[in-house]
Amino acid sequence: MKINEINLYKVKMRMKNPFTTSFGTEHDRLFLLVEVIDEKGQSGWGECVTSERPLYIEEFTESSWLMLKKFLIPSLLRKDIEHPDELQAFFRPYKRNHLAKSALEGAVWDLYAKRQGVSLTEALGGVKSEIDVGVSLGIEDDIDQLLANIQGKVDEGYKRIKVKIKPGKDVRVLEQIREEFPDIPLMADANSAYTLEDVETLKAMDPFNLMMIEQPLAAGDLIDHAKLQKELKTPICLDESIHSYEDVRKAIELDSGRIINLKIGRVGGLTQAKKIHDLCEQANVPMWCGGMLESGVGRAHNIAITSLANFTLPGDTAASARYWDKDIIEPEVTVNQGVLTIPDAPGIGYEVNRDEVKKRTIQFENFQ
Ligand code: OSB
Ligand code: MG
Repeated sequence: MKINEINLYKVKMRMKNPFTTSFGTEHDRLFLLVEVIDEKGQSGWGECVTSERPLYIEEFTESSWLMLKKFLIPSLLRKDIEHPDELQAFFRPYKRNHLAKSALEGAVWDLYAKRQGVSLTEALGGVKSEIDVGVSLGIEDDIDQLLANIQGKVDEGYKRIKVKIKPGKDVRVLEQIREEFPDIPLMADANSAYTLEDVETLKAMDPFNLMMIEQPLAAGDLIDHAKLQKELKTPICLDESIHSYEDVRKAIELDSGRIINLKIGRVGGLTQAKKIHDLCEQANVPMWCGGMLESGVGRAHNIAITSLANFTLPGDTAASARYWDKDIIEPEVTVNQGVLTIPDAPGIGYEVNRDEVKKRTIQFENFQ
């Protein structure tokens, strides 16, 4: 397939509710969409899951725009490629910037699958037709608000509730949740808000029977997480520490955590994601697909990768309606009693709603 043309859209979407983590509050998503177009005029779509500010990761929407424009798009434009795996070689000279690389690579995967006449799920080697879904809930000032949010998602049937925690909003909050919901599958995500000095606070979470505690310590760290895991009964799940296959290999070797949250963007795309999946499967390490408050385009990619066999735990690919009044794909993503049916139409399996994209686009550039 020949990549003749690439469109870059900077999109702003207001979320239904603000989302608060230990690193801050987001009201709007400001992210990029990448559209690659082949010699037949057919399109593939990818999402760059950055935010306006580099709080979760060092990339941010403006930096990814520049990375794509100056380096990644020129490396791909007018190239004739057989398979999306080949993009790794084009991108290798440029360090990191995984969210930007993943957006372009994801668009090429969508196009590749469409050209083969298969779903992205099938192109990736997925085996499931349905996936279990959990939901991630932000920090609230008011505990009653958080309990009400949890009740709402439990009633909708989500298979696992994740709550965000930070110092001062942790042990007591979890205790109050467990008083109200003694048996729900529950986990906590700290987004790197603690250090080894907080080991007593983290140990105090063991009695709450959490499925896991996600990324308690610094982004990138593997050694201190290994020390902490020795002290905790609760399994540690790594998010911000995992950027590559090599990171996962080392985390398993060091026992830095026992569960992997895979985000396609964070590891630089679907080709790496598949390799990491296979490694975890061999090593018997359970995994699940994390979210970045994606629009339908990124969500569709997450759904496709979750169809692989070793995504055994419910992921963060909640329904479109959990985030948006109106999503930019058709049909929107729906979840029924915590179960999502994977689409089988070619490519990402959802149509991009160009009118909705246009309404929300604040910057556009065409490359050919
Ligand atoms: O740590 O998993 C995270 C959202 C933005 C950045 C980081 C994270 C999250 C979430 C929400 O937890 C996941 C989602 O619902 O998309
Ligand atoms: Mg996380």
